[in-house]
Amino acid sequence: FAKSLRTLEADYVDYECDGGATAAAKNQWFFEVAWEVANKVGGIYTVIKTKAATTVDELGEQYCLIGPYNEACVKTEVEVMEPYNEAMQRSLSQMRDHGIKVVFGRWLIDGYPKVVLFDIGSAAWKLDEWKKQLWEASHIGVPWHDRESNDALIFGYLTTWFLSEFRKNLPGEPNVVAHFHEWLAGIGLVACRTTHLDVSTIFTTHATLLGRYLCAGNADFYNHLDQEKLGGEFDKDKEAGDRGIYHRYCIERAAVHCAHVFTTVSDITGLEAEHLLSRKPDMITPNGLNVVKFSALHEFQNLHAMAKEKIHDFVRGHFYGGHYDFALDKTLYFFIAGRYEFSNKGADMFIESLARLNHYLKKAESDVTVVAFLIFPARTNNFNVESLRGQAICKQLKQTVSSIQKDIGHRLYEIAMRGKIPGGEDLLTKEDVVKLKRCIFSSQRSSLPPICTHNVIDDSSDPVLNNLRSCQLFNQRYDRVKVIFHPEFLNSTNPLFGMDYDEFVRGCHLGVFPSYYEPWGYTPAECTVMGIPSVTTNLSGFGCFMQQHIADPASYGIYIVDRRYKGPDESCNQLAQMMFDFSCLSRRQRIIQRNRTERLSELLDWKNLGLYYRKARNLALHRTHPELFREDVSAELIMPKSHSVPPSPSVSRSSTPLPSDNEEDDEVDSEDEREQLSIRPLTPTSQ
Ligand code: U2F
Ligand code: UDP
Ligand code: G6P
Repeated sequence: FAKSLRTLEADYVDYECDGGATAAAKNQWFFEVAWEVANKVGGIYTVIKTKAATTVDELGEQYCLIGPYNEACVKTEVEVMEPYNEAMQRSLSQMRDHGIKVVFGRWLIDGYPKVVLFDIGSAAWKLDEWKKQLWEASHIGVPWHDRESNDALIFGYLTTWFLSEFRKNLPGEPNVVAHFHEWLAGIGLVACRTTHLDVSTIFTTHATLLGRYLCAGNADFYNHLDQEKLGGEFDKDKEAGDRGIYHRYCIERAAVHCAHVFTTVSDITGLEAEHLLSRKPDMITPNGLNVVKFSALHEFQNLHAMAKEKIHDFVRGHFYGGHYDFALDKTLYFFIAGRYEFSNKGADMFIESLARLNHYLKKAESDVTVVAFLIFPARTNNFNVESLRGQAICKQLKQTVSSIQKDIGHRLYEIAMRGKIPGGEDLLTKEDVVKLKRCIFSSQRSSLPPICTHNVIDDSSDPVLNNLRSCQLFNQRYDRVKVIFHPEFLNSTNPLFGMDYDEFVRGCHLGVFPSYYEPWGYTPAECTVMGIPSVTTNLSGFGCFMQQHIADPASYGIYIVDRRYKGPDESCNQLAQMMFDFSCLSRRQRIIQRNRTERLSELLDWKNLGLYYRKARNLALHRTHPELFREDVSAELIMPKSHSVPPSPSVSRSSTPLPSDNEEDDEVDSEDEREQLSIRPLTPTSQ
C-alpha cells in the first residue's frame, strides 16, 4: 500500500514536495484563507491545524495562511514578527497606511506556518463601501443586523485587498493560488473574481448552510435531494429565506460558482452541494489527521489495556452496592461522542439499537456485559451526588483494604519470625472484619446506578435521557447493556474518570457513530488511528471514504451501517446485529481486530491525503493558465482487502476477524488457536 502511494506521488515529487524550492523558483505563491486560522471555532480549525505540517513540507515559505485577528488566540498561539519577504512587507505597510491593523507571524503549531491576520474592527469604516461593491458586482445584499455576515464581508475584502497588493509587489510574473474554506471566507473569493484579480481560486465547503439547517429540522433530507424521489427537490431559495439565511446562502453559492476549483470534504457533501448549491465538486478533499500525534507504535495495545483499567475503576464505583455483579473481564465498552446534535449524530439510533442489543444478549444468555457511554456536552448543574458518592465509596474501600493488607503483612512477618505458621485470626482480625463490614454496609443503595453522571438542567426534555427512558435502559441488574450519559466533554481533571478524551477512546472497545448528517466526522477517524474499531454510516463522509478506499472495511474494524438505502428500523437492526457480533468476539479476535484497524492510520494521514489538496492546487493553476500547467492525471488510493482474511467463500463473514498470515498481526499462533478464531460468532438469528 505504502509502495503504491509512493508511485502515485512520484508524479508530483519534482513539482511540489520539495519544501517549496520548485515553487519558489517558479515564482508560485499559495494562500489558505479561513475564519478559523489561529481562531478555534469548529471543525475547520482541526483541518487546517493538523494539515499545516504537511503543507509546509510541500510548499515551505511559499505558503501562508490568512485569517481574522483574535486577540486571545494570537496571544497564546502566534509568534508575532515582521515579515522578511519584501513583497509581504510592502503589502502590509500599504494596508497599515490606511489604518488597517494587520499582524504577521508564525502559528505555533506543527509546521510553524506563516500567518497574516486582519483585525476586522479596524476596517469597519469600509463596511458600507464594500457592501455597495458586493451589491453592484453580485446583487447580494448583506443586512446590517447580521454581524457574522458583516464580519465575513470585511474579512473577504481585506483578503482581496491584500492579495492584490501582494501580487503587485512581487517581481516578474507570479502565480498566486488562494484556497478559501467555507462561506465565511467565501466573499474574499467572490471579490477576487469580480475585481478580476489574477489569482487561481479554490473553494472548499465542509458542510452546506442549508444542509445543516434542513437536517437539524428533521427533514427527510437525502430522499428530497434527488428530484426523482418522493416529494421533489427542496425549494432552496424559499427554505433559505424561511430560515433567515438567504444572504448567507447566496454568499456560499456565489463562492462555489466563482471558484476555479470547487471541492467538498466528502462525496456525501458533494452530493448535497450538487443539489443545494447547484455545482458538482471538481474533486473531493478529504480530512486527514496528523497521525504522529496519535501514533504509539506497538505500544497501542498496552495503552488500551492501561486506559481500560481506568475505565474499570470508574465502573466499579458507578455500580457499587451490589450492582457490580458482572465480570469486568467480560465487559465491553462502547461509546458515542461529539457535538450534541442528537439525531444528526445518530444518538437516537444508538440508543434504540442498544435496547435491541440488550434483548439479543439476554436471549443468547450471554455472559458479556456492554457498558455504553454517551458523551455529549449539554447544560448541567455539575456532577450528581450519586455518581460522586459511588467513586468516594470505592476509594474508601480501597484504602481500608490496603491498610488491612499492610497490617496482615506485618503480622505474618512477626509470626513467621517467631518460627510459627500463621493461620485463622492471625490473618484477618475481628477488628478488620468489622472495618470491612462497615465499608460494605455503608455502600448499600436502594436506587439503581444512575444513567447520567450530571444534573442535567433540562432533564425532562433532554433527548438522550428521554430516549433512554422510553427504551427502559435503566441499568437494572438483569440488563446486559448498561448505559451512562456523560453530558460534558472529558478532560484529565474529571473527578469520575480522571482521563482526557483520547485516553478514554483508547480504553474503549468500540466507537459507535451512526450519524445521519456528518460531512466528514473526525470521531471515527480518531478511533481508527488509535486502533479502536468503530461503527459509522454511509451517510458520513468518513464512512463513504472508507467504503471507497478499502475493499472490505469491516475486515479492518470499520463497520458501516446503511442509513441511505434502508429505513430507520432496518438500520437499527443492522447496528444492533453488528454490536452483537462484536460482543461475541473473543479477546484474541478483538486484539487482531485492533491491529488491523490501526493499520489504516496511514490512509488517514495528511502525508497521504495532502495529495488531494495538491491536486486541487494543480487543477486551479491548470484552469487559469493551461499553457503553463499540465492537467493532473491521478489514480485513487485503494487499500486492499485485509490480507489476513482467507479468500475462501466458505469461511465466516468478513467482519469476523480471522487469523492473519502476517505474524506481527496477532498474538496467536498455534493451529488450534487459528481453528478457534475462524469460528463464526453466534448471532441471535443463527440460534
Ligand atoms: C464540520 O464541522 P463543524 O466545524 O461544523 O463542527 P464544530 O462543532 O463547529 O467543530 C468541531 C470541532 O470543535 C472541537 C472539536 C472539533 O475539532 O474537537 N470542539 C471542542 O474542542 N470543544 C467543544 O466543546 C466542541 C467542539 C462538519 F460538520 C464535520 O463533519 C467535519 O468533520 C468538520 C471538518 O471538515 O466540519
Ligand atoms: N471530542 C472531544 N472531547 C470529547 C468528545 C469529542 O474533544 O469528550 C472531539 C473529538 O476528538 C472530535 C470532535 O470532538 O475531534 C468531533 O468532531 P467530528 O468531526 O466527529 O464532528 P463535528 O463536531 O466536527 O461535527
Ligand atoms: C491489549 C493488551 C493485552 C490485553 C488486551 C485486552 O491487547 O496488550 O494484554 O489482554 O489488550 O483486550 P480487550 O479487548 O479484552 O480489552
